[in-house]
Parts: sequence; C-alpha cells; structure tokens
Amino acid sequence: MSNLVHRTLTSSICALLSLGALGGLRAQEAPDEDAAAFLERAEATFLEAAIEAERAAWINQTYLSYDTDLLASAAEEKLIAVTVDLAKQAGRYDGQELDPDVRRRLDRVKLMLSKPAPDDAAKREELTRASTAMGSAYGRGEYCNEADGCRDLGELSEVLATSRDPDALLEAWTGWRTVSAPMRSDYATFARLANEGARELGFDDLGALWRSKYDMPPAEFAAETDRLWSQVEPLYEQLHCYVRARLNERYGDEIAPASGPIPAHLLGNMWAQSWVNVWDLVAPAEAGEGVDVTRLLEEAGYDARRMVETAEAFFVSLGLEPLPETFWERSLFVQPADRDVVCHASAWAVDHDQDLRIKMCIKVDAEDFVTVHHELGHNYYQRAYRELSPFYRDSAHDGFHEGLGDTLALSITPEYLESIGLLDEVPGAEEDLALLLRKSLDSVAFLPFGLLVDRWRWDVFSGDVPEERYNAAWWELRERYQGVAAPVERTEADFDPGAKYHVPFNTPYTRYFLAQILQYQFHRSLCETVGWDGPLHRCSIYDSEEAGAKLDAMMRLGASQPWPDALEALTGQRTMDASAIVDYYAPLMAWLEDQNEGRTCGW
Ligand code: X8Z
Ligand code: ZN
Repeated sequence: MSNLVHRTLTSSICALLSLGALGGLRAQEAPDEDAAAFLERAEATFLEAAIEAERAAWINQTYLSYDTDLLASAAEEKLIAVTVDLAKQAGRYDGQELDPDVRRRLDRVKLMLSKPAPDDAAKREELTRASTAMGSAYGRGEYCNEADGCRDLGELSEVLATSRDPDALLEAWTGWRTVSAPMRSDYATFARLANEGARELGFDDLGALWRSKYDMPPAEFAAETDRLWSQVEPLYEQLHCYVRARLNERYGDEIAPASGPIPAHLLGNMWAQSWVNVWDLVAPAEAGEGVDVTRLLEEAGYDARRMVETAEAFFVSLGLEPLPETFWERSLFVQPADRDVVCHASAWAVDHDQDLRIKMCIKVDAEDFVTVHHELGHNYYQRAYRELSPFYRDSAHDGFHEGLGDTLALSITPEYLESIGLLDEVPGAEEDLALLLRKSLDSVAFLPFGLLVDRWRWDVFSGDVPEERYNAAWWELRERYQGVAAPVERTEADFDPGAKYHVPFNTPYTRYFLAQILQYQFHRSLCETVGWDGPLHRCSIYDSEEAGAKLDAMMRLGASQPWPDALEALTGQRTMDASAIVDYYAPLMAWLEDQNEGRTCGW
C-alpha cells in the first residue's frame, strides 16, 4: 500500500534479492494452491485490510483523540498481521520457477511492510501501541511557557523562520524537543519489535528490509547513496561555508562561530533541513532578490484552496485529468481551530483507487506552494497506477514518488509565474544568481539531512547504536553530514530524532535524498523533451503535453518493473545521476567558490 504514502506500509520494489533474504523463513508446508491463485486471494485480502486501516488512519490523523488512536492502532495491527501472514505464505513458492510477473508480485508481498511485526499477537499489539503513541504525541505536541502560552509545531516553526533573536530561536528549538524526549522508550520498543518482525521475514533487521526495496542487494543500495552523496558533497560544502560566514557576520562569534559546525537553531528551520527562511541574512547585496513567491502569493490574495487549484492546473496543463470532485470534498487543507490533527503534509488514496486526498495545514508561502505540488504529485502517481495489482500500486522506488511533484515545482520559473499572472515582470539574467541561491537553500541544503535520518535508523536497527546512545549518535551524524551542531548540550534524557515527523511515524527517509537528486534528472530530460536550450533553472515544462505523456507513461508502470526501466522510460538513463543537480547549480558553485576564497571551508 503506498496509498497513505508515508506511513506504515510503503513502496518500492522487491528485489532480485528477496529470495536470498528470505532464506531464513521458517519452513512452510508445500502449497496446495498454485502461485497465481494464491496471489489473487492475497491481493483481495491485502486490499481489504489496507483500505480499512487507511480509513482508520485518516480519521485518526484528522481527529486526534484517545478513541481514534485505539481504532487506528487496531486496524493497523490487523493489516500488519494479514500482510505478514501473506508474506510468509508467499515464501512457500520460493525456489519455484514461475512466470516473471508472478515471481515479482510474490516477492513484493514480502516488502510491503515498512513496519513488520512478530507473529506473537501480544508483541504485535505492543508494537502498534508504541507507534500510535509516538504519532499521537507528535501530532498533539506543544510547548508551553508563561510569556507565550502553548505553541504547536507550526507556531514554533514560525519563530525559527522569522525571528532573528537568538534567545527566542533557542527557546523554540529546545521547546519543540520537549515533545520528543518522552518518545524514547516507545521508540526502543518499536525498534526491538519491528526488528523481530523483519527477522521473522528473513531479513537481518528492519534497515535491511528497507534497503531491499531497490531492485539490488541492500549493501549495494547503501553504496549507491554514498556514491550520489559524493557527487553533491562539494556543492553542499561550498554553500555551508558561505552561509556560515554570513551568519557569523550577522550574529558574531559567540552565537555563530566562523568555523566548525553551524548551530542548528540559526538556519530558519526546526531541523535545519531547509535554509530558505534565512534568505534575508545570506542574500548577496549585489545579486538582487530573485523572486519572492511568498510575497507574490500574499499580494495576489491566494488562500489554501487557490494554491491547490494552481498546482492542479499545472498537472492539467500537462494533459493529465483534473482531480476528482471528492478530492475537494474530502481533503484537509487548513488547520482546524477546534481539534488536533497531524499537520505534516501527506497524500492519500484511501481506497487505493480514486479516493484521492491531501491532508495539510497549508500556509500561504513559497515553501507550501512547493509542498502542494509535491503532494499532488503523490496523488497523480497513485491515480496512474491504480489499475495494477495491489502489490504494484506504488512508484518505481520511493524516491520516484517523492520526486514527482517536486519535478513540476522545478518548473515554477519566473516565466511561469508571469504566465499565470502572479509576477508582473520577469527578471533578466542579472537575477540568475539570486534565483539559484534561493533555490539551493531549499534543495542543496536539504541533501545531507535527507541522507542522515536513515543512516541513524539503519544503525539503530542493526544494533550498532544501542538505546543508551540514541541521541549522541544522532548528533554525530548531524555534525558529520550536515555540519550543524546542537545549540545547547544534549543528553540521553533527550530524544531529538523523535522531533522529526518521519521518526515517530516510521516513514523511511532516504527516499527524499533520492528524490532531491532524481527531480533534477527528470527535469533535465523533460526540458530536452520540450526542446529547451537555455539554462535549466529557466526551463518550465508547463503546458507541455509531450512532457506530461512521458511522466504519465512512467507513472503508469507503478512498481511493475524494476526501477531502472521506469527511469529509462523517462530519461533514457538506467542509473541515478547527480550530475543534473550539479549542472543546474554550476553557475552558483562557481560564484560560491569565488565568495569563499580565503575561507577555510568544512567543519
Ligand atoms: O515529508 C515530506 C512531505 C510529505 S511526503 C511533505 N517531505 C520531507 C520533510 O518534510 O521532511 C518533503 C521534503 C522532505
Ligand atoms: Zn511526499
């Protein structure tokens, strides 16, 4: 089920490897039904449980309460039980020579769960209880003090984005992390039991299961992410060096040292994963403003719904169908005033068919303008593969799902904004640097964070990081990859990984790292398709049915083929390649190197 794209059961592809991986499965009785008949039954059984869990999760996340927690937990538990049972039954056909499509579907059953549970009912119940408790704590989380009362993540994030008072930033930063500290023991329970479930399915641990979803051996996949990171690391290091120097100019040595890692509360975002909110602090005087999409949206009087309509219109301009009426009736676009909801944006196909929805507490700003395209990308992908086997209703790999809408968002150029009436005058080439720097603060800045969240979880699941080192290991990775440091001392009484949605909600994260790289690869090849020969950051595929047809063809494959086939259908290439993102920012890289002359970069 990828239909609730970011929760329990996620996507991606089974592998050549899963047979080997399942070597440890308990011996099964010889099957008394043939594989195709089993699959037909399995698809129906899975779909029924998945849809039930989906509905319960939707109600839970849009009406957080004691009772909806229990109902969602029970439905999820049932789905896990059903899926684990089917995965074990699928194992009965291991070693049999079968039609390749039957083989692939069988192998995928074993990879459907990102949270497998042990066979033991009590343990399964404990696992889902711990998970739901963490999710609910995150969704309802707030930090209260005398001066400001109680503030939720949205309000605390607003402080990180807009305040330039180091004390206020620090309080918002540490305040949100009071929400995650109590999750620590539930997380340890979750990791122990989900690992046990993964081992029962024949994987070394849960991390190995996650890494088995990429049509290659898990170790090879880890090496792939290293390879991609090494392609982009020099660009990140230059950006880091420049931003650190500008923050130092603004805040001084005490608050923002000129060398070493950057204190994590100064970068405009709760997790320092996007730095675009400190644009005003880092904008070069001589380079202009680029385009301030937040201001344009505000001036044009956009509201949440209008933002979604605008994103939908982009998809429609590519020749894709408008969203169904029920999308508009059933989605949640605005944070309700009277109840707790999980505000983190997500996209759903509740019935694994056409009941598409997004759930998002939309703010009228540039960041959420990109996010609505991101979420609709999920919905369009879900609709494109809805007629495939339930075990193929997913993207080629999870980076494709995450990168689809973002690819369209790369086409939100000044020229595009002018064509939809948001921008009066398209800035000339003299603004290119500002455009690239602005975008890089969102995109290049994200890359190491995209990588490290799962580096931490892989180490936790493998046992390399025991519970006593959860937080220390987290900060080692934050420093090593991102070059950021905690602004105040952290201890093992804290649980800072839990302050990021995807940890309590158990959503794998490497997908976003891959997506950040793939979207430029998609963009570059679609720009070729539309015959663009200018700089990549000025190319928009808006209005191109030819580009839309290519995207549609890829999306329709779902997970039915190994991902290199889907990548080839769109780009002609069979490997992920960070040269597109590197090319896109080449002029910025040159400028940054020049700016950083005489500075010692790195940390
Ligand atoms: O979680 C998301 C999406 C939902 S799949 C809003 N993203 C990551 C994050 O917010 O941390 C998109 C970018 C990275
Ligand atoms: Zn997403």
